[in-house]
Amino acid sequence: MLERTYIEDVSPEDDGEETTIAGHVHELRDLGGILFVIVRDGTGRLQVVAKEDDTPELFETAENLDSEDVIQVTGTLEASDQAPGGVELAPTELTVVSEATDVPSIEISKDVEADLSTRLDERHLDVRKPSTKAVFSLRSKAMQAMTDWFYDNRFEEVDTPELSTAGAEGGADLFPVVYYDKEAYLSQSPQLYKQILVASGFDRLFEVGHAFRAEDFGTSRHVSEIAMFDVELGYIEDHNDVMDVQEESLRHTIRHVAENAQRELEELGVDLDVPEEDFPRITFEEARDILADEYDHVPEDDNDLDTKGERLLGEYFEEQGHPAVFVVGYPDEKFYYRQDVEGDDIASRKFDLLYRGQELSSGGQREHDIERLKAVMREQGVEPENFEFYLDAFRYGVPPHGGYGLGIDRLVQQLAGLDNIKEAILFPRDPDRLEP
Ligand code: AMO
Repeated sequence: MLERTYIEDVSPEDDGEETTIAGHVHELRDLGGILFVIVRDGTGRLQVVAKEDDTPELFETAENLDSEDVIQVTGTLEASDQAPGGVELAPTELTVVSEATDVPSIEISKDVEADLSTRLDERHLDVRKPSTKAVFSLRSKAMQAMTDWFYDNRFEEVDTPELSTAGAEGGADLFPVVYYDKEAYLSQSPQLYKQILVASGFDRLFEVGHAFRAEDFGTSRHVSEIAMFDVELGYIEDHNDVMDVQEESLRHTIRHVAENAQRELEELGVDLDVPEEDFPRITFEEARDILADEYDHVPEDDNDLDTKGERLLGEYFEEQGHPAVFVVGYPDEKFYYRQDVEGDDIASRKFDLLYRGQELSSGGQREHDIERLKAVMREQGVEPENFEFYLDAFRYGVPPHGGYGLGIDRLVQQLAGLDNIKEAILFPRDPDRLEP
């Protein structure tokens, strides 16, 4: 393994230190007798200054470099006011590790806007761009913070199947797959498994997995394959306990990104605010009233808020210093949410979290009484017989529980300030894209 310094760890304070770096040739500038080679590794860029008079042989090698060649350079770090980042490398050894044989079809070193479809077609080149790489470094840091929070709070990580016989979120959006001689589907959500596992004694669990939705959409916030952060916990009082977990873990994640992904945020031009104050929790009716009274907007579906409604609510609360808001008590909800509870002034114990005007997660308290659960299923035209493997878990004692699913891609989209969710996914899937 090559011993090298990661470029993000180099600073003007290292003046005079001998070091080795490795990476791609990001940019070459020939000033006649002096050659600036900007080297890019996965963490940043560093200027290497080759001088013909000082190192003639090395200079000749450098003169023959092409953009994107992979090189390894050893030399002395020198603090310099003129150098980007205030430090540069005076090389004593330069080795070409791998030559780029073709010229990249998209601009890597310059900020030339290419359209998203071209960028995604050439994703392996696009990811070489520092601004694109920054999205995925930020994503990695966000996920590290999120999973850390759950481990630190006594949650256990589980892994449930992506192949299934039944859809948890309704039949229309399922992807069928050929599974030997049977009918099977790609998982829409680990919903049923999360609940089964809580019944089995996993009091606090989370899962990082993929969910598949065959939705016919053309929006900037939907994809067919979603990275999902799922959570489920037992012994709750009600949905408020679930919202507490969602709120605290999200705040921790955003704070971690703000503090530990400064280089990435700078590269992306994003100024990230940590939502330190309590997230407002409003009822579904209150949300509809705000839309009607403040914006004269009435979402078409009586049981939902539409995209425009979510955006307007986002604006309304952002103006009051709240980028995140919970909307609680959606009517006519999926069978697994606890609904029509006597004494409740809300239709269900289901909530959505809106972050910067976009739905980021859905969750709530579940129905854990098997008779009520079966009754709601029947009311909704869902055959309990098709969900025996799920219902069986409710026959042997199950604590009151709840949880949520958070769209990781949407979270990264918002944290990185991206217009389209696909920019937040390395290799996104939509109705027109199955490769790369
Ligand atoms: P829901 O279907 O609302 O809830 O999904 C949870 C979250 O997943 C994200 N999401 C999507 N992101 C991108 N493209 C899509 N097509 C897409 N669909 C969903 C959103 C959404 O908030 N079982 C429940 C969760 C639970 O109650 O635990 C569920 O899957 O960010």
